[in-house]
Amino acid sequence: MKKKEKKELGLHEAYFHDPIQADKAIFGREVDPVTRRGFLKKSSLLAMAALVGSNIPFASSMPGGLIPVALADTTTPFKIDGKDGLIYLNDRPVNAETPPHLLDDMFTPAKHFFIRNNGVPPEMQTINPDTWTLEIGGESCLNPQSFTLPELKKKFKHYTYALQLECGGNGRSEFNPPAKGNQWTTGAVGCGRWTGVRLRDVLQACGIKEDAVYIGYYGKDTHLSGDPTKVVISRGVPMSKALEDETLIAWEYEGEEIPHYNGYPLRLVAGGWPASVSGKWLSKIVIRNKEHDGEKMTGQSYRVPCEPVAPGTNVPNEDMCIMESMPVKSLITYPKTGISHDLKDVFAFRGKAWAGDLEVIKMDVSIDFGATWHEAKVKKPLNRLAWQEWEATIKFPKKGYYEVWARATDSNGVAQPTILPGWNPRGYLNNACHRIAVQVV
Ligand SMILES: Nc1nc2c(c(=O)[nH]1)N[C@H]1C(S)=C(S)[C@@H](COP(=O)(O)O)O[C@H]1N2
Ligand SMILES: [Mo]
Repeated sequence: MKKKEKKELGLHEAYFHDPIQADKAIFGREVDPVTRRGFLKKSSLLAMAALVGSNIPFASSMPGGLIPVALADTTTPFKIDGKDGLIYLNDRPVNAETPPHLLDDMFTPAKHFFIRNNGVPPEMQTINPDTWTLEIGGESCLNPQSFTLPELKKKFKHYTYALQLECGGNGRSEFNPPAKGNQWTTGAVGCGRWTGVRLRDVLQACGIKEDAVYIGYYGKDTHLSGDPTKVVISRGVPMSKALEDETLIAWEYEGEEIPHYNGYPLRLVAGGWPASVSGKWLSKIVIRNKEHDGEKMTGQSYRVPCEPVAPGTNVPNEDMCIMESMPVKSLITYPKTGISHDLKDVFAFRGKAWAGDLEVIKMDVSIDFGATWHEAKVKKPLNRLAWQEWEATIKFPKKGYYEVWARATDSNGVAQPTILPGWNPRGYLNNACHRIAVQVV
């Protein structure tokens, strides 16, 4: 017993002066230092263990960037009301992803919908849905106007669409050299039924000038620095996307108010595009006569090299292009990775697939590392921009360790890559095939 303790300490000690190695050993991957809180950045888990006064046996399940309760200001464990089963990457700002097996429902329940915050959400007590106001303006708006949320609900027709939202950085953790930012694995994605009014109807009611090319949003969250003059994020889409039937100003998700951290009481939802264009805590929309130049629209944010580059390349801003429709992708949502399966039984598995603005027309699965593929069944989406359910069955030829892979193909005939796609400085658009491990016994 004593010997074992000594050994563990030895391991930690070995990594004491190398936090990156420590992270690799402890979290199974590199954890981006900028996404982590103060002392975690500079010290290792050993230092943290020393601070809390003992070893941390479950250190491997501890999310990067999470402050141990023993050291936090509060004595209540870090948890977000209404959320369940998410894996927290950070607590300031809050970023949390959904493990694949919790995306097995046809539509993602609100409690499992991922959270990607760039700043601090407006406090719940300060939000009054009866007086919440959305302002429409911008140089290409003919008659700038404001609507309270009840007015929006009264004046415009309501629509409900299942819309898939995926963070542009989903899958970032796999890039090498690593990219800064949240180290999302596979879970910065979700799809559910959003209810609201069409952005198009509201913009048309305010008049769209002929020179309009883009829209931009503003939300009520505040900058991490506390500086009230700093905008957290203000992104947008070209008019063509803004005017689509499915682009909504939404107040409801899966039949309930939108969860606080997902944008309550009002958000923009533009399915199929990087979810960063779907502004939360929505307070203003501007119609622009040029590409919107708000916070995180310019520089390297949500942009990838216009032409492919070698991993690690330093790409100048002028060679970076704005990401639009997200690439084709899929997940195996049942069963959970790491299960054991009886050789004599048929192996039934399933998941979700999506393809940005396009539809998934084919789904293939492999149990031999992609050497051969078998076609799976894909269902039609509930509506455009909703993800699709797929299912497959397979018989394993003999006992042993298998990886089950899934690959979606979009309506342009483009399939997911089986290995990591084009490296880019910020680690966006990783749509490599999802894999699960199965032990056949
Ligand atoms: N106001 C505001 N809107 C925002 C963000 C934000 O930080 N503030 N994050 C964006 C990003 S980067 C993503 S991926 C999605 C995440 O939406 P979710 O938190 O509901 O999953 O919201 C987008 N809209
Ligand atoms: Mo994002």
